[in-house]
Amino acid sequence: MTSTSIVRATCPHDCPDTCALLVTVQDGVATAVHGDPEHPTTAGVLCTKVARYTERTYHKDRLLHPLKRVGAKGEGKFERITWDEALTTIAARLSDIAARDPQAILPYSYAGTMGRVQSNAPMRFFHRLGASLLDRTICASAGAAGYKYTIGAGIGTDIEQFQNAKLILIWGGNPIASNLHLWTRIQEAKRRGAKLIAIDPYRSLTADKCHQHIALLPGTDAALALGMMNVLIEEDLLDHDYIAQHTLGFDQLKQRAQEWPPARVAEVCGISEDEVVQLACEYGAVARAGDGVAIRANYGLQRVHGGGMAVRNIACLPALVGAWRNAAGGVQLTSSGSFPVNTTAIERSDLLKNKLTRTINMSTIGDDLLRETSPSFGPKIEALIVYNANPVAVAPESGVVAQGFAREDLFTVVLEHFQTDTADYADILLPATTQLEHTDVHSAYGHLYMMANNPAIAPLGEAKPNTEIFRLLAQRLGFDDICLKESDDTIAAQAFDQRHERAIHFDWDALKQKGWQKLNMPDAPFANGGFPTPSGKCEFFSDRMQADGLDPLPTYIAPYESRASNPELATKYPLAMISPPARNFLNSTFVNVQSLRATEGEPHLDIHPNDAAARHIVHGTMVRVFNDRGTFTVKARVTDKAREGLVVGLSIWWKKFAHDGKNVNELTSQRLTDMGRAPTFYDVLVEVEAISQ
Ligand SMILES: Nc1nc2c(c(=O)[nH]1)N[C@H]1C(S)=C(S)[C@@H](COP(=O)(O)OP(=O)(O)OC[C@H]3O[C@@H](n4cnc5c(=O)[nH]c(N)nc54)[C@H](O)[C@@H]3O)O[C@H]1N2
Ligand SMILES: Nc1nc2c(c(=O)[nH]1)N[C@H]1C(S)=C(S)[C@@H](COP(=O)(O)OP(=O)(O)OC[C@H]3O[C@@H](n4cnc5c(=O)[nH]c(N)nc54)[C@H](O)[C@@H]3O)O[C@H]1N2
Ligand code: SF4
Ligand SMILES: [Mo]
Repeated sequence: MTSTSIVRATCPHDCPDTCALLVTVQDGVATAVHGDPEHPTTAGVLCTKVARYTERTYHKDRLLHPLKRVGAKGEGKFERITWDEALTTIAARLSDIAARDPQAILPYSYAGTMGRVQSNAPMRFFHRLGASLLDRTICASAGAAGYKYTIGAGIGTDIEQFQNAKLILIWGGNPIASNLHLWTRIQEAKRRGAKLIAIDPYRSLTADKCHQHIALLPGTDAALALGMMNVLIEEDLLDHDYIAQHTLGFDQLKQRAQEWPPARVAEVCGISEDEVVQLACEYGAVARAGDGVAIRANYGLQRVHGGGMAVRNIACLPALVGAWRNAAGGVQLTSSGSFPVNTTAIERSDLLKNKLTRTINMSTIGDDLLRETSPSFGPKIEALIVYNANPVAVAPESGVVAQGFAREDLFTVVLEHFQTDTADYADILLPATTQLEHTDVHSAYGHLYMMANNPAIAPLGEAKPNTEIFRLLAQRLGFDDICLKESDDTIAAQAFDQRHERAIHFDWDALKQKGWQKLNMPDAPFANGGFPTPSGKCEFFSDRMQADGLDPLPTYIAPYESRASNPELATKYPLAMISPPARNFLNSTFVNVQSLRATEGEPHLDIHPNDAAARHIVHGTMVRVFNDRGTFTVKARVTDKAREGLVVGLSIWWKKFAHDGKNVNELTSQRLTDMGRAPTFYDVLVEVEAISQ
């Protein structure tokens, strides 16, 4: 007799969609993963990556036992050991270092899983230890900061309203690849007569399907938003009543916007004056008619020097035209600020007690691993515990990162599903469970549902959940705090603050049964103002920015590396390079899944026909891409999808699957954004040359 059951789960990946999954389990084996047809945003559909989730879960290369390194760092040679030996070795090294200074130990994690239990709860262990803290900036902190100064929190237009909009600006995002369920709603809006405009230097899959594509130079979005303000004010396409009641600093903004006539904006952005004027006029006119005008501001535009300011400027636009009045209007950057996540309960920062700890920025891990002990830095990093992340492939200036990981005196532990580029540098490599094998609870950054993940199958091999690994380590280190023994279920039940009206109905047992539950939120969050800023208004003028040493008004901050801002560098390295996600990978996750890698083919660089011709590059030529930081080899695709002067290397390849063991991050820099201390992945100048064969 076979037994079949359906288990309610949640997609754990770093994707705004956070889909509700139904996992089919037959005799203890997960045989299929489907999207829950009843969950409103998932609507029964998964992306190709997760539709084949069992292929990843049961992959022949899954790590199933603890391993210790026997080859050189980076070589990837390991030998099987027992859990007992692994835990004893780690505990001994950590106690030894902690006895001198626990700050020499650094946890390094990001969003391999976004589950609050497997992602956040390990911090309990590190807080108790007094380890260094990690500033988790690698993705979204620039835009988050700019948005927060302006709007107050990561709250915006609900994805479930987009189909009702009449005009949608897809600004620095590629939802077909990276936000599929929003794209479904946008397509519905299109069928109902909405106009779609993509603002993106690259003709992405999405830009290609929009009515209009404004291909501005990378890193110039803040100027385009200032130009729109200028035209909206000049043409009086404003909602004066909304401005008077719900905004702060309009008069100063008006003065500032005067400095940005369309001609200046066109010059900075590398587009035509007409494009600026027409965009602003359409935006203002649709809003004035009372129709939904929605902006989806994504991550693409934040990964440059002025990325925070760009998001801030864009976030000012809806208030100028009163777009927030309509539930299908406004802007969505993220929905994450809508969730009253009880971070204190999950991470227990109180366990730090009075210990002094420093914070290391994950985006400069390369430099920081190479720093010696000093009064300003504190102790040299002696131990690194990596989980839910693959920094050797994804962190900027990869050559330096790899040099740091290769330090002989660094003790590195990696918790992983697979032997990634980072795992190759581990001293001890531990097998972690996947989402099908452990419990978790999720918030989302693209919708408004609290989500539950029930384990569908038993852990494969000797794999253990991250939390269990840290519970065992806590035991070995003699930490007897009760919260370090709590089960995953107990932790999950504390995920949302039930005292908050949005999560008043949160009940973990009920959520596990149902799988998902929407927050209590109004459809149009700022129809009547009520912005969560200090003034309660949308802040065109921000005192907090001034206090933080920033321009309190919207402004334009040029890229570090561009022809206009650094002509000298541009003579050497004339091409701007961006590296947005490939559709079939999720950051560097899935690169080792054969069928998905086969669809992506091999690492490519898209280059405009004119730039290619000038360098004697034809379609399919192997090219060397380089700047002062490094070099890597890819196959050229000659295409006008990349505007002239721009090259595009879809990412993020595992180095070990690339042509020369290197990926695009060899060329990216560790310089940080204007706010939020985030990386500047898309603020890079390079040169490209054909490799003679
Ligand atoms: N399939 C898939 N989905 C993903 C991911 C993945 O790797 N693969 N990653 C997930 C993660 S972690 C994130 S953060 C999101 C990211 O997803 P998105 O928010 O879509 O952001 P990006 O992919 O960085 O860039 C999107 C678009 O921005 C454009 N862009 C680059 N520079 C600029 C600029 O200066 N200005 C403007 N206007 N546009 C620019 C790029 O050409 C690209 O087409 O997607 C998530 N979803
Ligand atoms: N050049 C360039 N670089 C980029 C970007 C870009 O657009 N261009 N994008 C940046 C962005 S937006 C982001 S968010 C970062 C992403 O960087 P990361 O967050 O490091 O994401 P991944 O590369 O997907 O690596 C996540 C790893 O976590 C592992 N994992 C998943 N679940 C679990 C679990 O439950 N337990 C354990 N122990 N491990 C688990 C997966 O196997 C995977 O190897 O990359 C950044 N880097
Ligand atoms: S990666 Fe995104 S679109 Fe794909 S299943 Fe997960 S949440 Fe849904
Ligand atoms: Mo990200």
